[in-house]
Amino acid sequence: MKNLKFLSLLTCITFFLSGCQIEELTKGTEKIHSADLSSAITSYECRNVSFSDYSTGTLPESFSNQNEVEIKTGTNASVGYVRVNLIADWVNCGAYTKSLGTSTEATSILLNFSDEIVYFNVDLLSVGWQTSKITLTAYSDLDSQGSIIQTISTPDLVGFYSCSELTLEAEGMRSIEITSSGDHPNNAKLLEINYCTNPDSDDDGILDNEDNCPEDYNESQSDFDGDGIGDVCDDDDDNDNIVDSLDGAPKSNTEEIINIGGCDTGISNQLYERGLFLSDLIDELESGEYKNLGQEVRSFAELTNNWVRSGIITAEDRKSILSCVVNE
Ligand SMILES: [Ca+2]
Ligand SMILES: [Ca+2]
Ligand SMILES: [Ca+2]
Ligand SMILES: [Ca+2]
Repeated sequence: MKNLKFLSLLTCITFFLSGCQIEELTKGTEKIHSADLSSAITSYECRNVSFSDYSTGTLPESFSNQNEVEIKTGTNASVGYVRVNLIADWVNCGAYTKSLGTSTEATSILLNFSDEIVYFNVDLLSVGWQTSKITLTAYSDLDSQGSIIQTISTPDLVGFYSCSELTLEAEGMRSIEITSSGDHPNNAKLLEINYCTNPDSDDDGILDNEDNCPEDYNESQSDFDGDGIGDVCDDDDDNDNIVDSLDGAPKSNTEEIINIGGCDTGISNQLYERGLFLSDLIDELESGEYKNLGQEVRSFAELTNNWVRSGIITAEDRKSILSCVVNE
């Protein structure tokens, strides 16, 4: 490590890059929140792996165990001085310097994923003489087989330590090959990859990224208040700030104006008590069984009389409501 730090220091002095600090690197793979990767991603299952501490060909242990990604030499390597490394001896990327493990080179690198991935991002940089272009190609099957789903290249990276980052976003990617090309000896160094799958965690037939309750089986996707959180995982289905367990009407009628059988009363609906809205109580009476209109009107008259006494509505409002009951 002392040698590496010395090399990094030397790099700083040699290339006069700003902010040269030897950074201790964290090891291993970590499940990270997808929001860190892309604002468009809401429910992908994402993983991050830094190759900093690993020798080429040696996978982080947790990766090997989970059989999620296999890394091997690619098949589409160009001839000549082309190399892709998982790691570098040391790298100096823009404003930061990292000291890394030993490097071994391969002509190109192939990543096989056990599940289809929908997002792939790699932090890499070119170290070498003159120009190097780095290309990612995503295939629909393992080992660069099947159809090419997406491909992306860096612009020509000129000179030493050109840093770059590439992202692929597409459905159904099973393998990704990384190749580099250049007129002179060069290395493409991979520092870190992030990748995401879009599983159906609750097995309800809706992929997590489109599922309004990714962890709960809800084939219907019903969402009473339309807030994007499905009813089965929404603590407050009607969005009246009273949680379902304490709400007298978990799916309240939250209409703005009280409406009785198509008759607009002109009176504002409002939260009454325990999560009940005035319209909930009106609806309850509306759906009641009555011998005749007189009995129905009396029920409404009693309810609205209480509201007038409590100062919730005016006597005028009450008349409007009763008028709607009579004329509905
Ligand atoms: Ca679901
Ligand atoms: Ca909801
Ligand atoms: Ca509620
Ligand atoms: Ca309610």
